[in-house]
Amino acid sequence: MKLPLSFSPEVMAAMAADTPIVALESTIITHGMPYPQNVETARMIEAEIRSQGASPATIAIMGGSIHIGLSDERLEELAQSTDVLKLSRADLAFAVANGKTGATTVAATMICAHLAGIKVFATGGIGGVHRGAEQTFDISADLEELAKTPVIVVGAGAKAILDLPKTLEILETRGVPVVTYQQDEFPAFWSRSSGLQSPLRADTAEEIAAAYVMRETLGLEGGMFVANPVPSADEIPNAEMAPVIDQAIDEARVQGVAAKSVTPFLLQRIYELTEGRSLKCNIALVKNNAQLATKIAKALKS
Ligand code: PSU
Ligand code: MN
Repeated sequence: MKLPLSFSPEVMAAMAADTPIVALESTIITHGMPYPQNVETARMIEAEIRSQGASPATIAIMGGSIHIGLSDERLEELAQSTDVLKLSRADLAFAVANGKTGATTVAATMICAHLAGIKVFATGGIGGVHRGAEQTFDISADLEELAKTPVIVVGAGAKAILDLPKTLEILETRGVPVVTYQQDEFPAFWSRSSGLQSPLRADTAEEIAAAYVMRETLGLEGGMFVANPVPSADEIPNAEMAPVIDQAIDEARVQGVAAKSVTPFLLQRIYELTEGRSLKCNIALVKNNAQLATKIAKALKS
């Protein structure tokens, strides 16, 4: 049976010409940022990738198809909808089969990118092991996907709403290479530092591309997580975020927020509590990640 993939004209042309493509997720649009900054950011990131010489492929589920590259109209429709499903590996097929509208998380975007033959994907941050996971068992399916699917994910580390040491432990156990770009310390999303040593470090996009190719050559399954520290000018120090994060996590517990809703709830509360400061930082780091992902996609083609 033919795969239910629907390519945008731009992505189709890039594939025909064998030019670099960078995949983008859509959960960051529907569940990660408020309207209209979400659609403005999505457009700005796409433009940034084009200006650096690659083609963006924003991925989402609509009308029974996996869309690889969204038209402006589809992007706007997605950004304005309030009842979009947040899709991971568990519910991707259900949503496609039943014509649901869904945004793809890191895990689902990796699956769709791989089906489309795209090797590099830029986002903000990945999901991970939530604080208190020893009670709730709340561990993002993103980690398992990185162990399984051969796509390079570029993010600014993981948010301190998570338990970062446990997140790195799971990635190590599952055999996921975690490579930090141009520094020794693993970054913590809004902040360049986490106090944790990165398992690996690369100083050029070429080193990252070479590691990806070698993993394939050696027959090792899975992808790679490239942690790209937020630019210094845009960072918010951990000490400033810590009380805000603690408050958001407390509120989630008191209100009984669970399962899929945890991450979107925390992101929303943190935006509110920082009065938009976290959002500005978030937008800057996604742009920075799109730039590095473009360099890696180009290195893979050379
Ligand atoms: N972390 C962020 N921003 C995000 C997400 C995570 O800093 O937008 C989104 C991504 O789509 C990620 C998903 O794949 O949340 C993880 O959700 P969960 O923890 O439910 O697996
Ligand atoms: Mn979860």
